[in-house]
Amino acid sequence: MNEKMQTIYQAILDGDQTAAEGAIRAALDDGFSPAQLLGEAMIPAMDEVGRLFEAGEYFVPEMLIAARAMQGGQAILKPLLIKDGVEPVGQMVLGTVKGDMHDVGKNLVAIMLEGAGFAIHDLGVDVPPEKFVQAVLENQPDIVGLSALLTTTMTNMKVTIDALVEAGVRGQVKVIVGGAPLTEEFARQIGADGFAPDASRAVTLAKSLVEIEEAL
Ligand code: B1M
Repeated sequence: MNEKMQTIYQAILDGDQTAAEGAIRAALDDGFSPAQLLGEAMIPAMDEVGRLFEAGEYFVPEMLIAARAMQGGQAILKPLLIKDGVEPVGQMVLGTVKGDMHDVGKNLVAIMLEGAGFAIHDLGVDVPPEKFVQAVLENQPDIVGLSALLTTTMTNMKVTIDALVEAGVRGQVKVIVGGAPLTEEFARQIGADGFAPDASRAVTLAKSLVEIEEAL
């Protein structure tokens, strides 16, 4: 890893938001792209935080401050990844499912989708199924995006899809799911229309679903 990337990586690992933001600005000034910073330093740092947590070397407070440093950095990159004044290619209601407080990945998915021209209604974290239903009724989106990072909460994706069925709105929307513990097979089993393992593939998937919809 080059020196600039290493500085960002270490600042996020240390949960030092000020240092992370400074290093990210400096790297951008030096011509590094937002995608490079995310892929080569910021996301790997969060992976290492997870590894240290599993190894018993980091605890919840360390995970939390690392996430804050990461989000400080994401806020700097956001305007660079989003084009202004573009006609929305589609609308998405997005949220982290009930019981789950993880939002770094979900926010990255939101930024990348906005960058690709989607209008995002972000419901936040710990979103109960009925709130997804209400948001679908209010916003009439093309897609509902569900995020989950815990094996204990990914089951709430099925509960959410079932709630959309029960409310009679499942046929109006495509449902895409993502999050570290998920697989393509799990997505199929719970009746989702698609699974994306990362934010850039969430964009490809969302675009393809909207295009299919338009072709029908
Ligand atoms: Co938590 N946590 N955490 N945590 N945390 C994990 C997920 C864990 C894997 C750590 C570990 O043990 N290695 C583990 C889960 C184990 C499991 O279930 N298998 C874990 C645990 C156990 C917990 C607690 C239970 C800890 C405790 O209290 N004892 C607790 C649960 C709280 C709750 O949610 N109810 C907890 C709490 C927290 C914090 C609050 C401290 C903090 C989150 C802060 C925040 O998000 N604002 C936190 C963090 C930071 C992590 C790790 C270290 C990092 C997550 C992250 O930000 N990754 C994580 C370890 C890890 O993932 N390596 C861990 C970076 C992000 C860019 O990636 O979120 O995977 P990710 O998103 C990716 C893809 O998954 C995908 O695209 C994103 C971008 O490429 N994606 C989608 C995500 N959503 C998508 C939606 C889509 C498409 C793609 O379509 C809609």
